[in-house]
Amino acid sequence: MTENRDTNKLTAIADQFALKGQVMTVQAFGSGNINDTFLVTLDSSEEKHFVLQRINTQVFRQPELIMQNMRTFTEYVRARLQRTPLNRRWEVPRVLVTKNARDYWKDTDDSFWRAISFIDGTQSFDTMQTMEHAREIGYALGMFHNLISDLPPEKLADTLEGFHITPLYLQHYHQVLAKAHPQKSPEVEYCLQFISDRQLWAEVLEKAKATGELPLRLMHGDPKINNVMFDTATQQAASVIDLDTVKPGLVHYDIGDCLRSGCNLAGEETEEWEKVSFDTDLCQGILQGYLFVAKTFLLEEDYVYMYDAIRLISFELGLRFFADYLAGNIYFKVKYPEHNLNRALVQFKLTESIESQEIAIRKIIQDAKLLTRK
Ligand code: GN1
Ligand code: MG
Repeated sequence: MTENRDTNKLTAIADQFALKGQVMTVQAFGSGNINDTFLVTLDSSEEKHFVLQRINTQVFRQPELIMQNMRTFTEYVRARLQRTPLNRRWEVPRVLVTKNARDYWKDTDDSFWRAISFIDGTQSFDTMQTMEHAREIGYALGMFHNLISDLPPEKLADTLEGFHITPLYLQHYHQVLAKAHPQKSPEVEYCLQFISDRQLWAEVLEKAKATGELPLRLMHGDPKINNVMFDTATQQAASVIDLDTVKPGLVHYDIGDCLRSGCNLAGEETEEWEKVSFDTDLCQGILQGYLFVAKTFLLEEDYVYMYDAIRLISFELGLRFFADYLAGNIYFKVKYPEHNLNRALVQFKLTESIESQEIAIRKIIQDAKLLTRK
């Protein structure tokens, strides 16, 4: 009964955005940790699918700003691609409008719904499949950055204040910790110590931003491996999706996020966290792919902070997961009570592996820089 009611409700919401046909099905889609995502299938031959999402307004307090950013970003990039087309497939997701020409739909319970075009004939992966994919993921992030490198950061609103500002996550963690009474286990002790040992260094990117060493730019915010869409036929990257956090920031957050997710072959959801490691071959592939495109806008200082970025964003995500575990799992969706603790352990193990390979990683960055030099 309830399920039927939910299906009917979802179909009715999807129908608001279905300008080109009848809604056939609405199915849960993807593995997002924040928003609820559905794939809508239409009976139309023109556009068979679109992606319907309920924005988590506890996280994104001003969802209208996200839609505004998305419009500015997609229109800018589309115009740029029209002026100077690429010699390969590259697509930008489109914001779909409702029957009354709005770019979102508010439900009677105040839920915020929006729809995005589905990039046809593409697929995504939760873990890296081949070395070629690594280069393609790097290329995709480089192209994403390159296409917006001339759009002034202030053109987009800050849709999620504090996002990737590690010192603020640390502050939040200490507040949560002061009130939390976690069950002491070797895993919890490990996390507490792990964070405590890295507190001073955690300001590294924010300091470089504050002194102007690293410039404020536009970023994606969440370029993890499964946000890159691959053309199913050519297996080349064709799009970067999930544009909710495209906003002013540092490209280093993106570089770190892309590498921490792409070079962890066990995936961020593995329960075998002891076995997690950072694969330097994949790191080389991603960085070469990235720099091949990004070299045109990167500055000398940008290279200096790349190693720290990789280490920091892995650490930061672990910190965010652990703080959420302590807070009672209020930010990230969980499937079981220790889910966020497990996720934190995965990221901390990954950070440890990055730290133990620092010399090799710094050399990879240097070599990739020389290889792709202008
Ligand atoms: C969240 O919801 P999703 O899966 O797209 C999070 C990212 C994390 C990611 C880890 C707004 O992204 O920062 O890296 O989980 N997004 C937000 O999987 O906090
Ligand atoms: Mg996301």
